[in-house]
Parts: sequence; structure tokens; C-alpha cells
Amino acid sequence: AITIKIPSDVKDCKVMWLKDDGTAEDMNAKYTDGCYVFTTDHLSVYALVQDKTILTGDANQDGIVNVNDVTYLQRHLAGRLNTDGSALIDETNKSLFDCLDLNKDVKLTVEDITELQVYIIKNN
Ligand SMILES: [Ca+2]
Ligand SMILES: [Ca+2]
Repeated sequence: AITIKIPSDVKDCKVMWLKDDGTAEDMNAKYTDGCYVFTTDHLSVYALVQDKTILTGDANQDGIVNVNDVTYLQRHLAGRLNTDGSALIDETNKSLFDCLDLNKDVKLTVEDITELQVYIIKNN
């Protein structure tokens, strides 16, 4: 095993191992003395990824929670796709999913749209 250090001034990042099959794995790097440090037994492509905090209900991830997110969630649940054919909301993105599953039943449904509308009214 080898220890790799990546110097960075930016805190709250993750070191992801970018695999050939297009998936990424968290290397569980520790941030110490201005470096991300992790051990590995293979040299490969690694990326420093900032761990963005997703706001509750921010379906379109523009940093604002408003009626546009209600519309976005409605379109997603109606099966609309991005122009490149990908889903509007990546439900495999757990942190995003958790922010949108407002009633915490581990499903994205019309009930979450209702909860989101209530949430927006309460917070405005
Ligand atoms: Ca938004
Ligand atoms: Ca739900």
C-alpha cells in the first residue's frame, strides 16, 4: 500500500477514485496539514470533489428553494428527461434524494411535492 497526499486549501472535499467503468469510489481521505491523505494499492485517476451541501427541497440544485423546485419535481415524477436522456433528478444520489424525500418514506412521490409546497410556504 502507498500513501498519497494531495495538497489543497479547500476543506470539505472528498477524494474520489474515478474507475474505468465510469463509477467513482470515495477513498475516505483525511484532511490533515493542508493535504488530503489516503492509502491505496493502485495508482489511478483520482479527483478532489467538493462535498456540496444540498438544500432541503432544492430539486433543481440552483441553491434556492422555491416554486421552480415544485415544478421540477413534478416534471421528474411525470417522467420527463433532460435533453441528453438523463433523469432530471438522479435518485441514486443519496444526499439529493434525502433532501427531496420530504416525508421520509424512501420514495419520491406526489406526496413529496405536497410536502415541498408546504415547506416553501412555511419558509417564505
Ligand atoms: Ca431550486
Ligand atoms: Ca417521499
